[in-house]
Amino acid sequence: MDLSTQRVVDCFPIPYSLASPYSSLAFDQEIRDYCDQNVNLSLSDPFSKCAKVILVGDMAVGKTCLLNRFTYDTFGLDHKATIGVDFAIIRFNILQVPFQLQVWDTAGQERFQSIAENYYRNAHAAIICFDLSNISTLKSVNDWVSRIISGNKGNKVPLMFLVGTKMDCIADSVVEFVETEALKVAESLSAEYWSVSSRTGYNVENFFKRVAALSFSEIILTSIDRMKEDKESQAVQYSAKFVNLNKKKKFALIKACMVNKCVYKK
Ligand SMILES: Nc1nc2c(ncn2[C@@H]2O[C@H](COP(=O)(O)OP(=O)(O)O)[C@@H](O)[C@H]2O)c(=O)[nH]1
Ligand SMILES: [Mg+2]
Repeated sequence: MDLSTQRVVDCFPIPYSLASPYSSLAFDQEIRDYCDQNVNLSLSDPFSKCAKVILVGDMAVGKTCLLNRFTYDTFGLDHKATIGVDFAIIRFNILQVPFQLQVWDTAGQERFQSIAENYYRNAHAAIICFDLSNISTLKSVNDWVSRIISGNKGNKVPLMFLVGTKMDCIADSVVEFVETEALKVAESLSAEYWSVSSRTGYNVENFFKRVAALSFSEIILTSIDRMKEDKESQAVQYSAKFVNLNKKKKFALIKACMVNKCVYKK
């Protein structure tokens, strides 16, 4: 895969299941208008946008393989715990505007559930992985979500994605049962659910494009809101200045009248 190329997203990627809490099926008109005005933006531009995405889940559920499949289009069967905090920068072109996902992978600390607070802080999206072929890993998902929420206290709760990995490892006869259980958990956590396989590549590209499109939409809408707030506060400042100016003018007029009166009296 040519890493210099950006992944192009021109229309809103659809969710894996319609039970998603993120219901929009198209980019908002406000976002389209914003993008039309920013088509010439480059990634080095301070106004270009980047989202922090964190990967969590029990040891060996397939987090690193998922990231490697998407970033390098490779897959290895040997399990080596990730060494050092690793992250990948993935470039997108969404509605012709450059955008980056900065995906953080754990460094094997998940074995001891000792991930540092700054791993979670300011995440725009969280990918919580469990292994479809080892249903006990689905039980840990609630604890991972609690850590994400407490690591982001005072900030907006990140977009949440529950991902069942190793889809190639389970028999067709159990897929429905496992996915029904996973969808229940996802619903209780207000997360969007996906089944993927890093070995075959099943759904990996679609999934990350969906994460990118939803993160992008949130970030752009926040920017638009901020611009509106700035404009409103500027308008308030102008009108306050105008009132002051009018007050000063009135005062000057009264003063002038009084001076005039004095002159006539004389
Ligand atoms: N068959 C299969 N094995 C997988 C898949 N994803 C990961 N694995 C295997 O699961 C093990 C753990 O994967 P890894 O990504 O290192 O897990 P992490 O600890 O969550 O980062 C490795 O032996 C991988 O080869 C998959 O989609 N299919
Ligand atoms: Mg790993």
